Amino acid sequence: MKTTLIVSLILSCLGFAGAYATTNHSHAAIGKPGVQENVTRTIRLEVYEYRFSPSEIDVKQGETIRFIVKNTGKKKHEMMIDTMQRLRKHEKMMREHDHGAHTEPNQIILEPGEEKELIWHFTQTGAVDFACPIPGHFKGMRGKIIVESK
Ligand SMILES: [Cu+2]
Repeated sequence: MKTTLIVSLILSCLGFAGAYATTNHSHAAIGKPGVQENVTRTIRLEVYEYRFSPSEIDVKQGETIRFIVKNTGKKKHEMMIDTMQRLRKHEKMMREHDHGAHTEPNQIILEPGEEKELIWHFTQTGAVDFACPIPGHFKGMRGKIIVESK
């Protein structure tokens, strides 16, 4: 019984994007990237200067949500799902280094007019943060996903 739990914990860590698994263990609380076949609901979001609409979203534990995000603004924006601590870190990194085109599965980058989707599986109850980590945007462009029990 105990072994099964440990094995499944290890597996869930391995299933997550490499960088997170090795450097951070609080990621379990935010859930993990989801797959198309398991999508239970689609939620549409708009992103523009300088906010997300809606910025507060309710989901249920166990749901896999397809977020369809449209940039209706005039600037490039991102949507990134993570803990507030890691979002802060990411914003700092973007300020100090050139970010490049690299994206993680918890993140989408949207040019003006662009629409993209991000599929996320919510595994635990609580609040999950999202934000646009672009320097100068980060302060205002934040949102919360409230994960309620089934
Ligand atoms: Cu932005």
